This record gives sequence, structure tokens and C-alpha cells, in this order.
Amino acid sequence: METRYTICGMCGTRCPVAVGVEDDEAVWIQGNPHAPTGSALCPRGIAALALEKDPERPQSPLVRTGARGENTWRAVSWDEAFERIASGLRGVQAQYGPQSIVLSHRGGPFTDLYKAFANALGTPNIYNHGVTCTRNVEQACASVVGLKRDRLVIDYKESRHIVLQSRNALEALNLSEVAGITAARANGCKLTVMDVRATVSAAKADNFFLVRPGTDYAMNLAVLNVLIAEKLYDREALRFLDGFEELEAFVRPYTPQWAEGETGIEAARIVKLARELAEAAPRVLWYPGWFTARYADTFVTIRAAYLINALLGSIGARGGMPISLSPKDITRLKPLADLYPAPAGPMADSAGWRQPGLLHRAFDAAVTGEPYPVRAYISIRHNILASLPDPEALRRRLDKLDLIVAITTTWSPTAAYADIVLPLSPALSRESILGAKLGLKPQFFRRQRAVRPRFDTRADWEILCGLAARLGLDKLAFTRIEDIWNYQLEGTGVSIGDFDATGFVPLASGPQWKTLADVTLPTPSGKIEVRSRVWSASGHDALPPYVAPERPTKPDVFRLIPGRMALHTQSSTTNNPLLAELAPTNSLWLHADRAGALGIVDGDWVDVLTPSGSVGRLRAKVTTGIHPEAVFMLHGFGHQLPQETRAFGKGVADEACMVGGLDREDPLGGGLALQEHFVTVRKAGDA
Ligand SMILES: Nc1nc2c(c(=O)[nH]1)N[C@H]1C(S)=C(S)[C@@H](COP(=O)(O)OP(=O)(O)OC[C@H]3O[C@@H](n4cnc5c(=O)[nH]c(N)nc54)[C@H](O)[C@@H]3O)O[C@H]1N2
Ligand SMILES: Nc1nc2c(c(=O)[nH]1)N[C@H]1C(S)=C(S)[C@@H](COP(=O)(O)OP(=O)(O)OC[C@H]3O[C@@H](n4cnc5c(=O)[nH]c(N)nc54)[C@H](O)[C@@H]3O)O[C@H]1N2
Ligand code: SF4
Ligand SMILES: [Mo]
Repeated sequence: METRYTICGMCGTRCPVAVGVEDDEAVWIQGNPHAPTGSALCPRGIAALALEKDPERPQSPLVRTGARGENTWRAVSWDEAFERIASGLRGVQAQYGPQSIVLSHRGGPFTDLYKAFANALGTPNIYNHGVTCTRNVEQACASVVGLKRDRLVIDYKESRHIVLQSRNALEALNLSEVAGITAARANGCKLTVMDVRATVSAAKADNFFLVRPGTDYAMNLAVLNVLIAEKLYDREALRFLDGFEELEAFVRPYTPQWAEGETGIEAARIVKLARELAEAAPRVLWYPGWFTARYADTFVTIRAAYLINALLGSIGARGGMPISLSPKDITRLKPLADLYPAPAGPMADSAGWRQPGLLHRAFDAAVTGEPYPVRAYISIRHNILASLPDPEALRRRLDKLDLIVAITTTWSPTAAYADIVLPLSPALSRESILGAKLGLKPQFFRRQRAVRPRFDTRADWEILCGLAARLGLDKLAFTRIEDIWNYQLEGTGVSIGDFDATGFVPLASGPQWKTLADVTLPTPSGKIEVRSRVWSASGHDALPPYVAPERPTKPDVFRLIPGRMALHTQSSTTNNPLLAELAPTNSLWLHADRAGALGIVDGDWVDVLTPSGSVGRLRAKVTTGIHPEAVFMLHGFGHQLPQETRAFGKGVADEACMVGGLDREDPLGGGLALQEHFVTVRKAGDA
């Protein structure tokens, strides 16, 4: 038996794994023992073996035979699929220009190839899923410290007090984060969790704050208030801060007593937390947020979280957020994107003063023709009809397109709405381009093919390079992954063989990081900015007054909160043979008092309604572990495709409850505000 080191693809974390292989088939899988996370793996990682064998995924290229969305298909050869796509793209390019083609992907470390493909096509319109995931935290980080979010390393392991706000790190997993938190806890690190429901992370916490949904900005302003009023801040840190006096004046009215009325958390607990954090400073970590497409004020909430870290001196400190080396300081992979020039001209999202990247707005251009028409869409590992809100409204926008192509591993509503489906090999049976990681120990890493693809599926490099060849884009028409890897490694001093022993190549011998004293921050002031000068220059106040969130006013109306569990990834594993058995459906968490008033008991069927009507039926989970204003459901359920027999008809899709959601953004950060939606809950059978 041979052991092959590769990279898990079951979620965006991409943990290093080791696969035991016999006759080109996987016999076992575990974490890569050479990596810091060791041989541990999460349940989804193990279920990668079941995904490889699962026949309920697209097994060959498919062309639709009925109307769009009718879900009837004809299997075709790769040749025919490529020819159809190439001629479709050429037609759109000729009539509307190359910029009328939009691509989107799931993000991550292997996307240089996708950018290369977009450049080769001549379109600036390539988007990741950020608008429904990390966009607000990225923008907040840029506005406070001027750096990309991943330059501030989350150093759980060395921390003495971790605050998880809107972050369920022990269920919404990243294995290395769990390892870091566990190690820190073993060393006496405190854990504070702020959530609207009692999660596994909350169960492990020293302090659990069950906050009113959407009031975290109030909490953060009150913590800033205490840190300043009681002079608990790190005086040294002030020299790196632009606008301390302004912050002091701004947070003065936001006392803990005031915040108690907003958040529901007693003032004394807020004061105690601020004091405890100051005691542990600078080795404290107020987690800024990951899934941050939540509220209309999430961007400013996260800014306040960064400012708390700044006052505590944790930005640039071990056990807080040490600053990683910049890509310029280390050996870089040669960008594939440079094979073709990046197209000039604006993206189709009409982002105005904001950073472009608002994918949902690019689909508006399909309807309005502004700033120019959008006519073709290629989804690369991106299930937009589940991950953008309000699928009905999105379908109406997609109907304006001449061509939709879905490159996907699993069935999804996006694939079912495509004209052509290109089946992607799951991660264990595909290679990826080489990846690079920053962090404290920068490295290059390699996903190699561990097992043979079971069906007529291909790797994304094979698909995009094959299409490039068909379109005459010869510089990108690679036919061997080794040629791509060699191209990327040119000038780095690293060779492909260097990956054989462990699957990765370290770029530094020990931990490497910088403090604030070692860097000049690329903000206009060169400092941490209380009130972002960039945002101010465009006429926007990045430190606005607190506005209380809307509250549900009727007995059967609740704010809808989506989220994750350890056994599934978003919408993509719901039909996995192993995971569907363990977690076949979602349920609706609601507070016991409010359920009682509606005559609902635990396990009852309930209907979830929006102003447009019923979205579906699921079982109630009646609990005191959720804020009374909220209901919670796991994202990723409510699948409607009969070919997914295990997931079909089970549970409710939260995105379908978000009517009008394509037009609700955080105005300053640009992330979609997915948690600004209310639903009506009725006991099933009621009128
Ligand atoms: N309503 C609502 N919307 C949300 C969210 C929510 O909670 N509620 N969450 C948001 C967040 S945080 C995110 S990140 C996005 C996620 O939304 P997406 O970025 O669309 O991610 P997935 O739903 O995981 O779908 C990704 C696609 O990747 C493909 N894939 C490729 N390779 C592999 C592989 O090796 N294994 C597996 N299993 N799949 C593979 C799958 O076929 C799948 O179609 O959704 C966001 N949108
Ligand atoms: N197992 C698993 N792990 C994953 C993923 C997965 O799909 N499955 N997805 C990965 C991805 S793409 C992402 S973005 C991350 C997301 O990681 P997280 O952001 O941690 O995940 P969520 O479950 O969306 O949200 C965390 C918590 O925020 C709480 N919350 C909601 N509203 C509020 C509020 O107003 N205030 C406060 N204080 N809390 C609130 C929710 O109840 C939830 O428990 O997880 C990653 N890890
Ligand atoms: S957290 Fe789990 S699913 Fe995600 S990459 Fe790691 S092992 Fe795979
Ligand atoms: Mo995400």
C-alpha cells in the first residue's frame, strides 16, 4: 500500500491529508501526520472517500435537453461539451464583447488558474464568493489596518483569552483552529463566546453571552468605552493608533449600562470582560469574524472588534494577531494569471466607490445592461443558487443569459439551472495547481491526485486548459499538470520532487512574524485608523453612531439566523452517503417561551413562511438555548433535485426565506446582509 499526501477538498479549509492507496483506490484517509494538525481529520474529511464512490453526482459532461431548469440531460463527450461552450462563448464575445462573460468561484488558494482563464478570455468579471462570506471582514481589516485580512494571523495557540463573537469555531470547523484553541485551553487560556444560541463552542466557554441578534456593535462600543474610561488600554499601543481622542469622545455615551438595554447582557459582565481582557493583554484575541454576510452594520461591528484588539495591544503580538510576512518577503509562485494581460475596464458590478467584487450586482447587469450587458456565466465550484439569497429572484436574472456553464463535483440547483454541466473530479481524484500559504510558517503545498477518478470527470485545470485549447488560447493550453507546476515553481529554487516527502515545502525554518513596530501600515496615516481616511475620503463614515436593529413585532415572527454544524459543509455535502446518514435534515431552533405561546412543542412540524408564501416544513427544536427574537436553521438543506435521493425534500433552504436579499447589502462593507430577514413560523396544519 502506498501513502499519498494531498489536500482535503471537503471544505474551504483545505487540510493536509494522507491517503492509503491500493490499486489506485483509497483504502483509508487521515490527517497528514507531518502537518501541525497531525493525523486528526473531521468527519467531512473522512466522508471524502464516500464522495469519490458516490454515483449520485454528475458522471460525464451533460447538455440540457429541456427548458432551462427542467433538469433533463443528455450525456455528451468532453469534446462535444467543449465545442458547444467554445462556440457559445465566441458568439457572446463577438456580439457583446469579452467583458460580457462572468465567472465566479468558491475562492481559496488555487484560484490563480481561474484568474488566468478570465484574463485569457479578456473579461475583468471574475468574482469569488466573498459577498456572502468574508467580504465585510476583509473590508473592515483594510479600513482599520490597511492590510489583507490574512496578514493578521489568528494566534489561538499562544493566547490567554479568546473571544469568539459570531463565531462557532468548534462546529464551523477549521482543524488547525480547533487544535490551536484546544492547546490554548490546556494552557489556561480563557474562552468567551458571544452568540445568539448555545453552540458547542458556548458549551466549552468560561463566559457565555447570549446576545440579542444584531446588537454586537453595541457590545463592542461598550467594551471600548470601559477600556478607555478605566484606562485599561495598552499605552504603548496608542502610538500606532490614529484618532484615539476621537475614539474616546465617540464611545463616551456607549456605556455598559446603555449596552445592557441593547444586548441583554448585564453591564457588570461587560465591565468584567473588559477588565479580564486587559489583564491578559496583549495575548488576547477578539476574533474579527469569518462568515460576515450578516447585518447591515457588520462592517462597523468588525471595525470595532479590530479597535478593541488595537487598544489591547494584540495587533502584532504573539497570542493575539501577529503580522505575517508579506508575500513580497518570501519566495512567490510565478502567477499563471500573468500569462495574459489583465483586461482593463470596470467590472460589471457597478461597485462605485467600493472595492469591486459584488457578484450579485454583476447579475443585475444581465437585466439592465448597465454598465454593459452580461450574457454568459461560468460557475467554477460555486453554487450561487444556494449561496446567494433569494434563488427565485436570481433565476429571473439568470434567465437573461445566453449561456450558463457549471463546473461542479456535486449536483446543485446551480448545476440544474445550467445549459452545460462539466463534472469536476472530487479532491482526492484531482490535482490542483500549487498553493501558497502565509501564516507564521509560510509554505508551498501540493494537491496531487491520490486516486483514479471513478467516472468520466476531470480536474479543474484539465477543464479550463482544455477549453483554452479549444478557444485557441495557447499559452494556457497545458496538457500536463507537471508543466503547470514547473511553470509556477520557476525561479523559486523549489522543485516538484521536494513535495514528495510530506506534501508541502516550508519557506521559513521557524515561526516568522512582525510587530507593529516592524511595519509601516499601508493606511493613509500609516497607523491603525479609528475613522478610516479612505472611507471618509469617499464621503462615508466608518465609525457611525449605533442604530438598533429591527425587532420582530408579532408573536409568530422571528429573525432568521443561518449557520453551520460539524457534519456538513454549506450545501455541498448534504447528499453525501455518510454525512446524510448522520445528519439527514435541518430543524428549526426556537425559544421555549415563544414556542409555548404558539402551541409548538419540541419535534412538532412547523411551516416557515415569508411574505411570498410558505417556503417549507421542518421539525421544531424547542430550546431555551436561543435568543427569543431568533429562529435558527442550518444552511444547506431543502434540496429539490430527485437525483440526490438522500437529500431530496429534506428540510428547508434558508436562502429561500431571504426574499429581496439580493438588494440588501451592508452599505459600507458591501457584504450581503443575510440576517436582516424575518420569517413567520406556524405549527403545521394551522391556517
Ligand atoms: N442563506 C445562506 N447563504 C449562505 C450562507 C448561509 O449560511 N446561508 N453561507 C455563506 C458562506 S459562509 C459561504 S462560504 C457560501 C458557500 O457557498 P459556495 O461557495 O457556493 O459553497 P458550497 O455550497 O460548498 O458549494 C461549492 C461547490 O463546490 C463543489 N466542489 C468542488 N470540489 C469539491 C470537493 O472536492 N468536495 C466537495 N464536497 N465539493 C466540491 C461542489 O460541487 C459545490 O457545488 O455560502 C454563503 N451563503
Ligand atoms: N463544519 C463546517 N465547518 C465550516 C463550514 C461548514 O460549512 N461546515 N464552513 C466554513 C466557512 S465557509 C465559514 S465562512 C465558517 C463560518 O464560521 P462561523 O462564522 O463561525 O459559522 P456560523 O455558523 O455561520 O456562525 C457562527 C455563529 O454566529 C452566531 N450568530 C448569528 N447571529 C449572531 C449575532 O447577531 N450575534 C452573535 N454574537 N452571534 C451570532 C450563530 O448562531 C452561529 O453559531 O465556517 C467554516 N467551517
Ligand atoms: S476541516 Fe474537515 S472538511 Fe475541512 S478541509 Fe479539514 S478535514 Fe477537510
Ligand atoms: Mo464562508
